[in-house]
Amino acid sequence: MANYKSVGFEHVRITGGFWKKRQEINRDVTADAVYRRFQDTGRFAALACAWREGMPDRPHYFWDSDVAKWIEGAAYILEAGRDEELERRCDEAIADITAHQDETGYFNSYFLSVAPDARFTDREKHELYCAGHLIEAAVAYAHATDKDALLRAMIRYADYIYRVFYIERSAAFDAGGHPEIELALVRLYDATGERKYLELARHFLDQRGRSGRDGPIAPFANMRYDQSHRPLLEQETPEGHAVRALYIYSAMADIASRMDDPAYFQAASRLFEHIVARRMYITGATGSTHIGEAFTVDYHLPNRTAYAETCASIALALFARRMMETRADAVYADTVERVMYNGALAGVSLDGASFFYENPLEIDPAFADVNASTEEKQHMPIMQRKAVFDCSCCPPNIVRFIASIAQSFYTVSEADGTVFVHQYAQSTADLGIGRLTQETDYPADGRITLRIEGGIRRVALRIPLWCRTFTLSVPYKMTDDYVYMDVPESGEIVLDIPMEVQLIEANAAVQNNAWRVAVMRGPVVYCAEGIDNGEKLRSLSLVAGAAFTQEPCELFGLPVLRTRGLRRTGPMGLYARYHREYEEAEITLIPYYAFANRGESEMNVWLHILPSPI
Ligand code: FUB
Ligand code: ZN
Repeated sequence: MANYKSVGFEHVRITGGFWKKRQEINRDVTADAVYRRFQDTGRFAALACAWREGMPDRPHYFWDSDVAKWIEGAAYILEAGRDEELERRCDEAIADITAHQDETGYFNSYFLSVAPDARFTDREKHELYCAGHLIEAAVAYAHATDKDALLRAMIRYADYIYRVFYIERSAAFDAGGHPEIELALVRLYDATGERKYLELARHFLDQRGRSGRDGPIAPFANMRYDQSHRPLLEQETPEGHAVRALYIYSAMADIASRMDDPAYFQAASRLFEHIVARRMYITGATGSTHIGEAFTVDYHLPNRTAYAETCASIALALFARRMMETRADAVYADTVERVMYNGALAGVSLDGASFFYENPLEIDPAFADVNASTEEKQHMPIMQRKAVFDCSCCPPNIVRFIASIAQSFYTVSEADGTVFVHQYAQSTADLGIGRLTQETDYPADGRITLRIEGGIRRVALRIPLWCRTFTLSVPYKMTDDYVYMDVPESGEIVLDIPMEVQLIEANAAVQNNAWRVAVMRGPVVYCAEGIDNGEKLRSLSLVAGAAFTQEPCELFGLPVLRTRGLRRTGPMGLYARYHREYEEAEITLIPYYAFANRGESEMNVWLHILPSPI
């Protein structure tokens, strides 16, 4: 198993184009909006561990993770430029955490104030999950600011966890119900070089699905919910809660690369392949049902009731990023790209101030009352983004994801120093051995000029799997969808990937998408909204072979697409004799990530298609 080292996003400066704008909104609006909502709801106040029965804002057992993800995101923003106010907000929260950490090193605001006698007794109560997010925040904040108070505190906490779970085994469970500590410990190992954190991460992986002590998590009767139904190395299919699954698979990939472990590599590869081949939405979202926020069975990808949690999309990108460190196959970077432009980005409004938790691929306001008409079993996602949720895991995840978007841009082969370029964006990267500048307006346009300086001798560029033809200014060899080449003397390489509009079919086994297509322009999935196309999107049909025009759109950042299609007319009773009555209709499509930004409206990604004009 070859190793490829990721180039940290802090070495990459995004200097223009699509992601620069999104990063500015993330910094100027989203980070602030999430901070204020967390203030309003008592999440920051809870860190003082002063809540007592009868007071308002009773802490929830994973509020610490919300704050921690926010601090981590803030730290990533600070990497790009110091900001006194942002730092003050972080320092204030950190001061509360360090002041109330107990003498053992333990910190959890819920348990320290609400349930002081129940520490490490309930595997579902997210203590290790919160600890993991705090550790990630600590590593990130120390790196960005050189202030290590939180890092020192979290090292004490990690040492305590090591003692309780590895040495003494004195907790009431062996593997936490919500993974996260595992990949955080790998990060702590990377930051400190302390091997015991890597061993502890592996220990948690090895324990999952083996221990007789770890029972099912209510209300789920089986152990699949938290991936504890069998040892991880024996798991064949992605199961259970999607975020939990993708976090634990991310840690498996980490152990594969850090410990050069073929067994974890094979298991992680198998699970990854299964997800992208059978259980992933075209947007990179996962989780087909709200019941358990979970994977279901192969090809079950309902559009209207998709759970498709923003965190699960981000988690798939985290998993794919880690797989990029194990093998040079473009499927990983392609998956990151799919998530970046679709499943994750839809989670935040264009103005950066509101969020989706669930990201369905089809909305019809006429069906909103289904929730009220049934009991518990059915579930329609909300149709407009909200500023905050009771369970607000997604908004801070967006903050950290967008601020660190460049984490998946480059890896370097440890064997021969080849620099892999996985993502395209106007940017400059300082890779130690040299500098690599990308001049491009990707994905508005597919022309990328690379300027390479210093000691970089060989590069490999990803040819996206959606791309049918490309041109390259220098000779190359292609393997697993990377083109490999020596850097020419001029240092300049030009890659041209046409940003074609393509119609995509789903496997016939995906029930809801039979006889329908999705429209993609490069990596971006498009959708139709009622606001542009009138009522009853389901009466519209694309026509195979019809041309698309593209119109620039400032609001969306990428062009709007238009094509001539058809609309069903004639009798519209509940049932009518089959008739073929259609009228011509212009169909307008917008990037999926931009849906629900202009008021409540129908929306549909998968559109009917007729083979020819009628
Ligand atoms: O349990 C913590 C987070 O809340 C999960 O990762 C999300 O899926 C939501 O359930
Ligand atoms: Zn979430």
